Amino acid sequence: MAIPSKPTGELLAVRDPEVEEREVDLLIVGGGMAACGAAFEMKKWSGDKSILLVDKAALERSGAVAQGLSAINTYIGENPIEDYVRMVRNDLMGITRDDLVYDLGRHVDDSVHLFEEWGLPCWKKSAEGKSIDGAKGLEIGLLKDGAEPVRTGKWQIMINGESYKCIVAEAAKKALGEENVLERVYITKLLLDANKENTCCGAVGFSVRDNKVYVIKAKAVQVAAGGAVNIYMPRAQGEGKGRAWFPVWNSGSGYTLCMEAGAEMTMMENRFTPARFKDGYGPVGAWFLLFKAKCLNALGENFAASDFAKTELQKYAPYGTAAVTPTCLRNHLMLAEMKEGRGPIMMDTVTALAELGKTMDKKELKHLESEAWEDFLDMTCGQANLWCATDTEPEKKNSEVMPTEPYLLGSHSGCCGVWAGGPMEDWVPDSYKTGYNRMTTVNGLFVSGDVVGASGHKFSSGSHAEGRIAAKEMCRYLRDNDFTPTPTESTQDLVDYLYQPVRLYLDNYEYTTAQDINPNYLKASGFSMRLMKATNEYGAGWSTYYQTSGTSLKIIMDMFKVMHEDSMKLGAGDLHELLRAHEMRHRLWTVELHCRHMLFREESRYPGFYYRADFPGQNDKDWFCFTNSKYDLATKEWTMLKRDYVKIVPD
Ligand code: SFD
Ligand code: AMP
Repeated sequence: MAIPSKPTGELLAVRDPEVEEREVDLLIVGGGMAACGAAFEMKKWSGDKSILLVDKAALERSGAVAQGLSAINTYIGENPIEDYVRMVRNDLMGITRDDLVYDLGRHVDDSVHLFEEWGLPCWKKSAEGKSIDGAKGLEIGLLKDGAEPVRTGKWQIMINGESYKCIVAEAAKKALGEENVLERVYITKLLLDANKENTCCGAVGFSVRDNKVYVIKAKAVQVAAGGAVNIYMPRAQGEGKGRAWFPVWNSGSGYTLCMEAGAEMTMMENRFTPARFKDGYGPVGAWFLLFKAKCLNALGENFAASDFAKTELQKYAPYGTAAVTPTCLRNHLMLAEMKEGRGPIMMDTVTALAELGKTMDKKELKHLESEAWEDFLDMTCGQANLWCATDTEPEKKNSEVMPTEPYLLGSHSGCCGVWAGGPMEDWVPDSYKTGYNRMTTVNGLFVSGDVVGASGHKFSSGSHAEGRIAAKEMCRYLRDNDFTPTPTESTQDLVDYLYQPVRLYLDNYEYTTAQDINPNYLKASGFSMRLMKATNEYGAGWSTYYQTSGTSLKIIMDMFKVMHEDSMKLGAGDLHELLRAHEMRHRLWTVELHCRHMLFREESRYPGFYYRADFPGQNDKDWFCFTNSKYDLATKEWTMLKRDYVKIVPD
């Protein structure tokens, strides 16, 4: 007979959790960049209304910025906002929501100025043109007063950002008051109103610190729960298991919560397959832009400048031939080299540092070398560890670069997510409006950051700004639409759903000696392997060089059906297993959405991110449009639809 407790310090789950019911005016789901922006802004506009923020983790270190960052990738500064719209559109192969992107562009710098005011060190250019970082950078002056940032590219500025998230979280907590922030509570489902059609009226979640369920009624809800990771088999396995580029706790909740509530989704076929330093997942941007490094193929050639590359890029004009090659096409070139047998691809860190060092004295050179380390120590410290473990000094030894497993997100170089309304202004077409800026097609349900679709390249600063935009609009919505939230589902039904994995486990664990093996339930870890094996093989994972086809996608659709049934057989003996079980349900819905959209869009719009092998190349005639979907939870039916693209900012 198995014993129900593992000597690991995990908190055991009980059959009947305590239930806490709360009623607030405004609810923020998530605690990352967008949610922190929302919290800060909401306090300003909400007057005496009550606000609650619920994060599944601890605000200080949750979300994609948990480890810190070494750059802010969206700072408009002296650039025209229209250029920002053009850059985002080109990088995402032509189909983006100009209204959302423009709106973000006109607000984002204000968030960066706040970060600096709150204590984030931003690098500055000195009068002599030198890069000055840390506290010395601050002495030069503030960005908002016109001090010049250290730009790496047209949009990116350098920061000393190990504590970036702590700084932003502190401001959010201060604005709301600690008592209005719930940490370590996993929001599992949104609530719909029984009296008002198509209206969100709260959310339900459970704690991973106590056996407790929270039923939260609210009059407007903002979902800012980030993107999705571990839906595809990671390249890091065995000893490296657990490593990924994206934060492992972002489990697609943002997409699942909104989809299950009936919100229209957009561009869910889009994904981000980042090129990263192999095995450590270190980002490449600073190396390309700040250190001016080049990637070499196995023959030592700068393949991106080759005739072969030019011919490939011509195929994807006008995007491929633009001044900056789109992110997916940069990957495409790398994959093409690898397929031709000219891999592995190496980042030539040695030449880059030597070149920069030519104009530097000894002290400056030492500083440059430490910046190379700090880039990772600030943001992906596992990469710095790997350099140590493999005796890699970047000035002496080059490092391999490789496209990773795919991630789903809407704020970095990808654009999947929820269809959100744009600003309620004359220049925005009616087809882009939902009544309130950043409100979904469900009344009272707002979105921000990674959760908003068709408008990538917001990054950390833009996500914060978007949370603020949505927060202000939620206050306007609340003023226009006061009501008494009345959830359709009873508290008991909600608790039964949330704790179903626990009860299944408690009913059956004694049947076997090893708790993980049981004829009546399965555990989230095994389920996760099954899901990731399927998506890797049939859904354009790395095992097929990111290729899929209609036939493969139909096979995986059948597999998803069985997995949905089995997801109701996930057993959980402790609170983290309960979390994993519900995370797996969210991951499954999210990646199914992704595959459904890939099946629908019969072209290869994003070569380098994924390929429809049966529909190579782009087909503007049929597919230059938004691909949207809607799920009806009651009938379990999907509707796939096309929405017209409207160009607001001319080329
Ligand atoms: O180097 C629930 N990003 C970068 N942005 C930059 O500006 N500069 C960089 O240098 C960037 N780089 C980078 C980046 C991301 C990562 C992972 C790395 C490096 C390693 C992108 C930004 O970080 C990103 O755009 C924003 O953080 C997006 O903001 P947001 O708020 O949409 O997502 P989040 O911050 O991940 O927060 C999500 C929150 O939701 C919580 N959550 N809470 C309750 N219930 C649930 N069910 C929940 N599910 C999730 C999470 O805990 C979290 O609080 S570089 O690569 O370019
Ligand atoms: P990354 O580190 O790859 O996430 O990129 C950080 C920022 O640099 C993003 O704004 C990218 O779009 C940009 N970037 C990265 N690599 C390149 C490149 N080779 N050319 C132009 N922009 C790049």
